[in-house]
Amino acid sequence: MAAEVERPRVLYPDEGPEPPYPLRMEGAVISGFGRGSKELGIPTANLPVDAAAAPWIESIRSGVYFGYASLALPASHPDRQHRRQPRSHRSNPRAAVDAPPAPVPAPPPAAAEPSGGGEDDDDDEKPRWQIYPMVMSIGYNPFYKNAVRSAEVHVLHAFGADFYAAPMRLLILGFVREERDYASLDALVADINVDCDVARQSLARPAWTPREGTADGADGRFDGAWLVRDDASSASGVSA
Ligand code: ADP
Ligand code: RBF
Ligand code: MG
Repeated sequence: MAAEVERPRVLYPDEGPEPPYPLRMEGAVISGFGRGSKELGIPTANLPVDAAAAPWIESIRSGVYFGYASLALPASHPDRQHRRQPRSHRSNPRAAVDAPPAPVPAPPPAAAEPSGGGEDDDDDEKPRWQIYPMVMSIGYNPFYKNAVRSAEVHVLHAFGADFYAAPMRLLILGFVREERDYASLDALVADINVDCDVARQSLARPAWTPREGTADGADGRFDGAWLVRDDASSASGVSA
């Protein structure tokens, strides 16, 4: 089992996701198996496995995937960002975890925040999507021998409260590994923690980091617009 921890932490080329990715999926967060994954430190937000909404899901191989989740949290949620933030001129804070500290650039001139646009103004009437890196499993959880296929997402963020029923969108950007059975729960948890590390490090590269809308302020070159677009324009945008 120790050999499992030797997996490479960065998957796929630096240039960005490759076909058939990105794959899209969306729905409202539902209750899962209630196994107390939260107590293990690995809560998973479950989505319905719905072939009508995501036609690719029935044929995709079971396993662990990584990518981005966006959430439209209710106005009352502690992690909902209400203030508009100057999002430009920010470096990638997730990349900084592994990179030597870079010199902090001087703050941008006052013109950085456009005035009068109003698009970023908080409006609790409409969902405000925030993007988070995620790692997920699609399949039958062989350790638990589930009879039904599930899709469950561990969002790489420490939330201040649950978000059952919140609308969630997923952009799946790559495959990590097959699902496995394990000799113990500890071994399963250890492997999932490696998956989290793989997702974090693989997604921290500029061509894998969305241009805007990340909850932690990171900005890169990846086009994650679908994750944050208004509902009206995404009503039929659920195919791969
Ligand atoms: P369930 O069996 O109902 O899926 P879990 O123990 O897996 O229960 O907990 C999942 C719930 O925890 C999610 O639906 C969500 O509301 C909440 N949650 C809190 N933090 C996270 C996180 N980082 N990733 C996923 N879900 C989280
Ligand atoms: N369950 C398994 O039985 N085998 C696995 O290899 C496995 N890998 C997972 C990887 C990730 C990233 C996540 C989030 C979950 C994984 N699970 C796996 C599911 C895990 O058993 C499940 O989240 C808990 O049982 C709670 O439902
Ligand atoms: Mg769950």
